[in-house]
Amino acid sequence: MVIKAQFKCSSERISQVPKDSLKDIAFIGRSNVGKSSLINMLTRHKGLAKVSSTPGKTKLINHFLINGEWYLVDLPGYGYARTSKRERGAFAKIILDYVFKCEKMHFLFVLVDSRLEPQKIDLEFIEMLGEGGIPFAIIFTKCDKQSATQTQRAVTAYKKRLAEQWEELPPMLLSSSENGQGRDEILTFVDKILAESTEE
Ligand SMILES: Nc1nc2c(ncn2[C@@H]2O[C@H](COP(=O)(O)OP(=O)(O)O)[C@@H](O)[C@H]2O)c(=O)[nH]1
Ligand SMILES: [Mg+2]
Repeated sequence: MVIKAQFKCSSERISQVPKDSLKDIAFIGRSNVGKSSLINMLTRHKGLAKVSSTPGKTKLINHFLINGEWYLVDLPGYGYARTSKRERGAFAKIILDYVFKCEKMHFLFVLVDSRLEPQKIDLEFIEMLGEGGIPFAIIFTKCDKQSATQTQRAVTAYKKRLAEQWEELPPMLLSSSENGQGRDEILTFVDKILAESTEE
């Protein structure tokens, strides 16, 4: 799949996001989860989303126009442990505004590290999405760092954890920015979501 990706704009608040009618497909997760790497892998543009060595630095909503058809949106990371105790566990206003109030926001990918047990902050965020009726899927990142069996175990653990609270589980996708695993699946998934929304 060939992708034409162009940086469109960075927004400090949701009033600044593009005003056209194209839909946003957004990516979010804890700082360092591998969000920038995944965006670069999906678009095959090295350095499109800067792979940051200082996690938690990006505080802006970044829009990238994909094939002139939709926006890939890079959201700020949440829950970086180095922020103050008071802030930890809270979600920045810009994130909440965008996810819950911005009409452009069409679908959200929540990234979680495939090597970790379900993290409290991710579960908190996912719970808010469920309560708010926000359409989302989970992407497990860095799958190259462990065996397929270990990744499957992590997915099963996640399903079990979410099933304690939710009847319906979100779609779950596997990825590695290192070897390109998941690229076709994720892009096909996005196509499907956009196609479904134009049928309505
Ligand atoms: N092995 C491996 N390392 C990854 C992968 N994705 C990200 N990383 C590394 O994890 C660190 C954080 O990645 P980055 O994309 O900056 O995370 P972000 O803070 O979520 O944007 C960097 O050192 C990346 O090289 C992956 O799929 N496989
Ligand atoms: Mg980043």
